[in-house]
Amino acid sequence: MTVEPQTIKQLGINTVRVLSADGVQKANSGHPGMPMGAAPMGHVLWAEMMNYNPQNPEWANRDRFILSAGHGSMLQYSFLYLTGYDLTLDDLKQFRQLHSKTAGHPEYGLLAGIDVTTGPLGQGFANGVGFSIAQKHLAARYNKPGFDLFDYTIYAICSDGDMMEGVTSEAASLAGHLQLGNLIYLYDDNHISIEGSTDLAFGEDVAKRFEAYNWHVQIVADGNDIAAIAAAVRNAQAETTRPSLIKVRTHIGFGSPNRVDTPSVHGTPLGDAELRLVKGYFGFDPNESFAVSDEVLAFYRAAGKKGETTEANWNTLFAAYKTEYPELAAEFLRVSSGKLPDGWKDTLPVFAPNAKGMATRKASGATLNAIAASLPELIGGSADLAPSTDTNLNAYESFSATNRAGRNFHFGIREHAMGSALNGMALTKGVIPYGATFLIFSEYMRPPIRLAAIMKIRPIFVYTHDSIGVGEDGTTHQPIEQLISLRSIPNVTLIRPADANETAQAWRVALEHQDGPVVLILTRQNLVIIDQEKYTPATELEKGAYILSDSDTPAEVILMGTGSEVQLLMQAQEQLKAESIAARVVSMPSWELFEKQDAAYKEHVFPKALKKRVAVEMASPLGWHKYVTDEGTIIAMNGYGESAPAEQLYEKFGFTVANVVAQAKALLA
Ligand SMILES: Cc1ncc(C[n+]2csc(CCOP(=O)(O)OP(=O)(O)O)c2C)c(N)n1
Repeated sequence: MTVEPQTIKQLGINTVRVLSADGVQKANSGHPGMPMGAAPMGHVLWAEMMNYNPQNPEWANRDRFILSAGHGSMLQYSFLYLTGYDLTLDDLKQFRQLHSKTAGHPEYGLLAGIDVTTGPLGQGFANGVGFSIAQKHLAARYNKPGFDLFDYTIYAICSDGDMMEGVTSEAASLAGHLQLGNLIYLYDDNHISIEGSTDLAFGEDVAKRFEAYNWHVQIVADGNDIAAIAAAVRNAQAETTRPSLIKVRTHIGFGSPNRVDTPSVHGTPLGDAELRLVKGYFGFDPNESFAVSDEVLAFYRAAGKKGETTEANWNTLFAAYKTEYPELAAEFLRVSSGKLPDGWKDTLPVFAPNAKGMATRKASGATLNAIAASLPELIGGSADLAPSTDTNLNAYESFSATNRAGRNFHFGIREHAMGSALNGMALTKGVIPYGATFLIFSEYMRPPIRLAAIMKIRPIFVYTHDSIGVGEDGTTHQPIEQLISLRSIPNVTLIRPADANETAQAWRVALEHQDGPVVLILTRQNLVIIDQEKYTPATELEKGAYILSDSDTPAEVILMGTGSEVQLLMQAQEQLKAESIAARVVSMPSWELFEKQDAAYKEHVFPKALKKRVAVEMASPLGWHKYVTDEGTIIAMNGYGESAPAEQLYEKFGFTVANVVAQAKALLA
């Protein structure tokens, strides 16, 4: 190992290495090895390549940075501090402590300058594909000759772990196919992961693999050669059709005489003795911690300062654009603020009562197509199921390598990458993305759902074919535990509308919702369209649960349910009435929205004194106990379904009017 002469750049890089190791040491937890090896890549990006303004971390045309190897967070924190973001040396000393901005892994929203929360390997890689898609789409929508408003690049640093994760393969395949030339990913190729050498489990030629994905691939043999890294990044910038991967051979824990190139430096503090050796190796005072020389700080602050001018120039460009294209400028300002246009709600469809009914997936499709023109920010697609999920915007084209203005996205059969890409899109102000598949395949995209929830961002996940009602496709396609499993994710709002009008209202609520993802759960089979004049209007869906139909005399029993089961409740209410039993029907499309209501409203819907309650949902019974109380009954699925016509399954598992009536009567007996 040789170190270049202590030029200011080299001193800066070594400062980041030592700061990172100091931060981990002080926290007595964290990952020192990755930042020590990858600091030169970080330097090239923050000091030489990226456009960003620490004074305005949200500047719309900034380059995006993703630390896909989120465990190397001290690398990002060090550069954010040095370049002048709202972060102090004390914040670095508070790494991983309660209430600090410097969490174990970078967290969006906690610290300005973090474009996305990372940590679960592979996610950042795939989020970048969504960032890239959104950039291309915004550029197609708003750029005009002489006005390249959106020409930013998406940079990421990825690790061996990122390269091994499956979602990376999905996302890389999609990115290559879509020719996302605005992606520049640096691969921290250090040959070490937690259990030892990557040879243990990882042998393919990553460069060839990415070439096969239609990526532009370069190799930098020496990860300390900043000129070579910079040259590769410049080549990547010049390559505008293929996404770029730069495979940089680095050494984990570089500078640690006893632990370089070993897994022990991946996720364990160096220890005082070894840290002193590291400082000595780089010519730092072993007795000093968190040392940042004035020259180094001045050097990186100057790099950060350049962004003020770059942004000011962009603001001038935007001001001229406003004069030239006032409507587009106003539209961009609106969509990027997250505000929906006045009057858009008037475009929501109202469905006439109809006993034959309509599947809620169909109602969703009708709603999407009715509102699409008034909401240019609404874009989305599916994982090869658009004809089944009914999510195509029929008046619009498809997004592709040659048509970036298209609003329909074909993610291919890549649910996981679709979810991660939706997160990257949702993090780009100016678009509201949705993505669809069958509810059962939400299982393939839980990691991004959870991350969207942590970040409180709002992609809309559309899941159809929501129960044993799918019938003949059988157990593998019949969701059982998915509803409760999605409801268990904090910050997720799940809505399972009962008919076409509730579906239109579910879209309204989803689009107005600001903090966290909304999951729409829709049927394949037709559902009766409830009369909006005769019963409580579907606009009440926003309260999560509402009395859809009350009894004429004080209710003796409450029948509650979601989605397709509500029509059973309505018929059961009629039959009970014929037997002089007063039943109240509560449509409960969203537990989460209901929990946000005040105590008086909750008491109004579910009076404490009225404990005879029946809940019906064709899914796991888990969680319904809270609403039925211990005096109630739950009609639900206690195991898997079966391959058979749906009507036979309803009969077999008790989802019939007769059974609802029988259970209600049993409670009252
Ligand atoms: C999806 C996921 N699985 C497992 C982990 C736990 N983990 C953190 S880092 C890591 C692998 C470390 O290897 P590498 O990616 O090469 O990072 P480096 O050793 O270079 O720091 C693992 C398995 C994770 N963060 N995400």
